Amino acid sequence: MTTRETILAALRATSSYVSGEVLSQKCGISRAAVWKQIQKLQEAGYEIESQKGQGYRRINGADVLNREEIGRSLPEGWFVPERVFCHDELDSTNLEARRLILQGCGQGTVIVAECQTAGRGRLGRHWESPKGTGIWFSVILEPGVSLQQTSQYSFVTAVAVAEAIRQTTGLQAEVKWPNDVLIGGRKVCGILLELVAEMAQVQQLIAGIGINANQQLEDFPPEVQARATSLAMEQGHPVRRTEILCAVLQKLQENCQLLEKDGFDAIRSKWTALSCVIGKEIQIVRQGNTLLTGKAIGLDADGALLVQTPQGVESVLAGDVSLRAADGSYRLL
Ligand code: BT5
Repeated sequence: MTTRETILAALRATSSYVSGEVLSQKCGISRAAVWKQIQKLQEAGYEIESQKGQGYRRINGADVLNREEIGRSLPEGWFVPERVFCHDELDSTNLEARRLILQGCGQGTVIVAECQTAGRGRLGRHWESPKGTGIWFSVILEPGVSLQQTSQYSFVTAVAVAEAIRQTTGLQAEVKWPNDVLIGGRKVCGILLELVAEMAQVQQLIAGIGINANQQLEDFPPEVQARATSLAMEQGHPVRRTEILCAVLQKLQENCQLLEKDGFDAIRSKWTALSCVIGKEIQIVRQGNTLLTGKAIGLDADGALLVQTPQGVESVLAGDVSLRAADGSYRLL
């Protein structure tokens, strides 16, 4: 164990104070050096109280996204602490995933950033990723599938996030085609699936996931406020990001394995049950133009949305969904 880990373990083991003397003995360093380590931990986001004559006490509920914290709750299987990379700041966790793939990283690698300076949405759009309040991360997958099958993984990812949110918070997270996660009609998570392929064979998939965790409404820019929410806004209190991140990893692994074992039908029925779109009157909008209007009736085997229109059933592979409101107008979710 490093000095830092020894200090954290000692502080975690009790809810009362641990003296500087005890910590200095445990770590084999001076009390001044212990104080320096405590300061570093505080800078890293750990809430540690120091009381003259008593020592140090860790305040429960610290919400730090780092390898040690995540490593303590990682699901067994694909994920190991050595392949969890946490950064204070990145351009984009998806871009970092690409860089790590070039260095040989593969399945189960997780990249997390406290803040992204160039967070990316689909179709070149921007993803707001302010510091410390969200869960911005990417997971590298190596499913060994054809190009055609890759879209199935965006449904796998959306189902995993919705299930993890439901399990950890009890909130009624829903999925929206193609791969947003909403609560009460507002976007709480966006997913950007990218692939690294050679010829027709997919080498790696990068599942980029952005979950709004502890923002308040005023933390979103005005143009996003009307359609966004966070877990804290929905719950009325802050959430522990590590717990949610690890639950998503667990569900992602489970659902990838389900897809491999039982095929897309198994994921499709889960996605349909979680969907806020199927059975609703919708419009498909692409680059500001309405492509078609009808009733969403299901997903086909490639993940295209099937829409019943007066002309027949159309399958839509790309676009954004607007939902018909009670007054007959269509509202982009
Ligand atoms: C998405 O795009 O929803 C995919 C977002 C993926 C973000 C993750 S974070 C980790 C990883 N690294 C990255 O660089 N990206 C991934 P799209 O469906 O195109 O939605 C983008 C639109 O959502 C924007 O044009 C805004 O209107 C809105 N938006 C931006 N930031 C938001 C936020 N934090 N919460 C809710 N809506 C947001």
